[in-house]
This record gives sequence, C-alpha cells and structure tokens, in this order.
Amino acid sequence: MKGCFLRGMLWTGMFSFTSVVSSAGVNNENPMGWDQRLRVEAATDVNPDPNIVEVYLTAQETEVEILPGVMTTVWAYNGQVPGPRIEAKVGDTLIVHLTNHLPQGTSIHWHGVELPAEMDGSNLAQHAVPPGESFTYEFKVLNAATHWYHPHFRANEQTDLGLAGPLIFRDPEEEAALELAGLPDSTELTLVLDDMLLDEAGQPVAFATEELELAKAHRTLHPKEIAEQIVNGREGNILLVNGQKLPTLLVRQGVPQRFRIINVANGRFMRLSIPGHTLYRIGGDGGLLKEAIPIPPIDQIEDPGDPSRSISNPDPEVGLLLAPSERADIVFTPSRQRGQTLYLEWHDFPRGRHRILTDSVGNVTAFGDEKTDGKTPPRKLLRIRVVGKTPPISALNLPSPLPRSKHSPLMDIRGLVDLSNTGQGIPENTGQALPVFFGHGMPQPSGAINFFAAVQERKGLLDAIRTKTAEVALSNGRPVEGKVGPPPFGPRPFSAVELSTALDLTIGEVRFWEVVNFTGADHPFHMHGFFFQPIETVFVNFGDETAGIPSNIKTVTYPLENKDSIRIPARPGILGKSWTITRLAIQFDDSARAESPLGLMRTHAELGASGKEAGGTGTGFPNPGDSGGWVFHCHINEHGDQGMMSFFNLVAP
Ligand SMILES: [Cu+2]
Repeated sequence: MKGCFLRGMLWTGMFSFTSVVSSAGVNNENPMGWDQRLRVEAATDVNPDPNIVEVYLTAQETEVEILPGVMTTVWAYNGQVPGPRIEAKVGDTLIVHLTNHLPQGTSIHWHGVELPAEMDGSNLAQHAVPPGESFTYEFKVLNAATHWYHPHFRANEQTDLGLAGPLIFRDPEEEAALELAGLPDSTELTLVLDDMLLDEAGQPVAFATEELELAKAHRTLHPKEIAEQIVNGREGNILLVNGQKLPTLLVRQGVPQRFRIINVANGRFMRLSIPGHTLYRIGGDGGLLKEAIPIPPIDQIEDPGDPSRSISNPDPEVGLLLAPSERADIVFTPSRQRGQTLYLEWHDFPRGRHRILTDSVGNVTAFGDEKTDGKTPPRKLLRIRVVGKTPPISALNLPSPLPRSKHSPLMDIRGLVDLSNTGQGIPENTGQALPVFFGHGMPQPSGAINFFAAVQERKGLLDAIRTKTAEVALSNGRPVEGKVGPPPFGPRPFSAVELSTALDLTIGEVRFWEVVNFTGADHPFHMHGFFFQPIETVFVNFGDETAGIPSNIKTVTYPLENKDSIRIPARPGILGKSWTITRLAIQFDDSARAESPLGLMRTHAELGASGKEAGGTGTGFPNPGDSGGWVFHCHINEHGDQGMMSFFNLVAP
C-alpha cells in the first residue's frame, strides 16, 4: 500500500498496560523469509495518487498445486488462491475493476465494508456481471478493520472454488500506537482460513445447491451427499491457510506475532488453539476492541460417550471460535525455544451437524442425530517453527484501552435500544425490535432442503411461540403466515421476495434484531453494509415434562464490539419447545457515505424481476436520499443460497 505511516507518533490518551511476555530491542523482528512461504501477495495498485488504490481483478478458472504433484482446478482472482491482498488506509478511495472470465455470472461483495448500497455486490445491489464483461466498484474507505471479498452469486460454489481474498483497511495512527506498545507491524500476518472438498483425483467434489447443479449433481452425488452438503454446510477434507495445506511460519521465541485471521470457509467453523499459549484477541470484524481478551488454549476432556478416548472441550466459549465469515485480530508470543515447533490447531465442537437417513434405494427420508458431531480429533492448520537467535525477553505492553481509529470510533449504541418490552424468551415485534426467524424444512427425497429467513411480521408464529406450540406453526419448516414468496416455496425463496413486501427502515434509526434460531444447528448471521453490536443470546427451553426435561432460560452477554457476522447458537432442546434469541443493536445510518453517483440501485429496482438472480420487483427507491436495499443472511453459503437470506429497504426519513 501507499502512503507513509507516522512511525513513533505518540498515541494520546490514558492507558494502563497488560503485560505479555515478549522481547524488546533490535531483535524484535521475525527471521529472514519468515512469511515468504505463506504470504498472500498484494494486488498491484496502478494509480499514482497516494489517496487512491486502484486494482484489477480477473476471475477465471486456473490450476493450483494444493496436494503435492497434483494440479487442482479452481476459480481464482488473478490466478491466486486466496485472491490478492487489497490494502488501503482510511480516507482512501478504493477502485476495483472486476473482469469476469468465469462460465457464469459473478459479482464482488465487500464483506464488512461500509459503502453505498449499489457498491455492495449483493444480488440485490446489482445484476450478475455476465461472462466476458466487467464492472467497476468504487467507494471511500471509512473503517479500519480486517475485511474480505467474495462473490455474491452462487456464493457457495464460487467462494468455495477459491474466489475469496483479504481486504485490509488501516489507520496509520492506530498502527503507530500499537507499534509504540511493542507490537511490531513487521510481524503482522494475514491468515485466510479455508477448506476444500477434494475427491481422490484432487479435484473439487460436485456442488449440490443450485437448482441447475442439483439436477447435474444427481449424476455425481448421492441424495445423501447432497443433503449433507446443504444441511451441514460444505465442509472440506483439506484444511488451508492462505491456500496451502499446513504451511510453515518462522518466528523467534519471545517476539509477539499479530494474526489477522479470516474464516472464508463455506461451512467450517474455525475453532482455534495453540497448545501451551494464550491468544490475546485485540480485534474482530469491526476493528480493535476496547480491551484485549485473553483466550487460553483448548483442553481435552474424556468423551462422555466413550471414556477410552478424549475429545476437545465441547464448550464453544473455550478457545477462539470463528464462524464462517468472522474475523479475529490476535496477538500471541511464542514461548518455545529455538528448534521447537508449535502448531495452530483446528478443534471441533458440537455445532449441530445432522446425520442424513435414507431408504433402501438411497432416497433421503429424514434427519438423525450425528453422533460424531463435535468429536473429530484436532487437526493442524499452521506450523510455527521457532528459529534464529533468541532475543532477551521483556514485556509487551498492550495498552488499555487499545488504540482505536478516530475515524471509526467504538461508540456503545446498545444503551439506545429499549429491551424493557422484550419477554425474556419471547421475540417481540413492537417498538425497536425486528424479529428474524431462521429455520429450514425436512429434506426431500432428492436431498434438497428449503431454508428461510423470515423477516415480516409473523403474528401466527409469535403467538405459537408464546403458547409453546411453535412446531405447529413451523409445518415443514415454513412459516404459516407471511408475505415471503408465493407458495409453494421453491429452493430459492429469496428470489421470490418482492421489494414491495420487504421491511422498510428509516435512515438513522436505531433498532435491535432478534435473530431467532429454531434449528438444531448454529448459523452465522451476516449483515451487509452496517455493523451491529451484539447484546445477548437467550437460550430458551420449555423442556418436555413427560420426558422429565426441565424448562430453563440461560442468557449469555457479549463484550462491546462492532461486528457484521456472528454465530447464532442452536436451540438448546427439542424442536418447537426451544430456540435461541440473539439480540443485536444496530444503527441504520449511512449518511456519511458518498452519494451514489449513478443511482444504480434505483435503476435495478425499477427493472423489476429478471430471473432468479435479480432481487425482485417493486417500486424501488424514488427518493434520491434513499439508501437502497440491504441483505442479511446465514453465511453458511449453502443455507444463504437456499433461502436463509432476506433484506430490508432503507429509505430517507
Ligand atoms: Cu445457516
């Protein structure tokens, strides 16, 4: 990136300090070539203006060597998996020229970025860029944080095949303050975590989610495999760090390392640990936290189902957990001596994987309990070799509070929402509350499964919850009332949503989402274009008196943080008698963003439905002050693509 960072500039503010063992002095650097085997190469900035970053990305099929001696056919930006690292500083203008050489339409969604609606890249913001054509994205960089970019058409297939890249927005003052605290930016590394599902020939296994692909897939996948990919999210058999299987990083003992970690996997939750080391999480989706959060390594416990073996501690609160699309900014200091090797490990936990039951001819009949859920042994992601001369050990002082870009301050908006009307375990549709219901139906014999994210008022559903009979309302996973799509539900209800029936919100207002999860699995909720601040998750269980299962309600709260993606935990009990409600405070304010110069969003809305890839029909956004339509969805890409996605219109007051 361009621009000169203000080295050594004093960070003004009152700090206390958290001491972490580390080194100090001239050796506070990593060994020569420390990251050369796994660094994601940066995109070339072709613009000489120091305040404009302008890059070209070409999406096309290519071959890469993931397994030794095997060329795997992938889809890549500029031939790289992951895509080139794009860096810019707050205040810059970022211009990206996308050229599509894929065999199908594509777009780029700038995940976590505050930008004008028409630059968002969602299937609501634009039509897919057809094969052979180009599209230019342009927006101003407002928030310093670790983001990423990926397609938003057939995201399950395109992202999984390799189209995902890191997007790092920096604030030089923030970086200088961290450097002053003893955290050298020369040891910062971006880690893009992913997995790929490869067959015996080292090629990607067929995808099972698009209608077209579903038909095709029947020649290559059994209905059971189709249903598994869809309901559990596609989990790969090869784990990748920056596109490589178990790459090696070189470090010195006592020299603190900063990792910007991005989980770009379709369905794999990245639960991370470095044995013998505490990780300090200093930031996440929306930039730096107020305070570093220490995260001890994940311990092994006796498997309650089989005392002869051990499993990773099943409590997801233990260790660093990144649901698909989440990011973490962590610091840790290698304490091992020269010649020793550490590993960044992936750990399993029970996230609600379903087992698929079939009949004698292979048709899918039902879901069953997945007894291995959460019990996969730990796997190594990254080798960390301690090499070079060991420097003297002193202390790294992480300031408290952590420095934070004045351009994107962390303002607590959770106090601006009124939770007094919320029944603790009952979602409401009054006042500031915006209930969103996540659910899905039973599998069809073909393996297809319908998902939904229902956003409109669902009085019947709310009443059913109040009377603890939600299973009646959720007949085959469909809300019995509502305006989302004409029956029968197709595999892609999102395409049937009409703009005129979407939720209307007003620019500037503060609301809270109540994301209600009826399912037995975790789902990562992702909001486009706006940060939210997680307040709490309420685990509601009305039990089953006849089976002796007691009722209970448990509430988990969250630290102050700006986020765009969050794990929505599974229901704690049986279907219809239990659910979770995750409450997120959010201010729908995009008034600081550049006016849309083209009015593309309004144009698209007026174009109306143009096949399933368009957002839908409606009157659009006639007022030039309107923001546009914004989507939110589950970021297990198979779920989002199958309908666990909805949107709202943001209009001028
Ligand atoms: Cu999901």
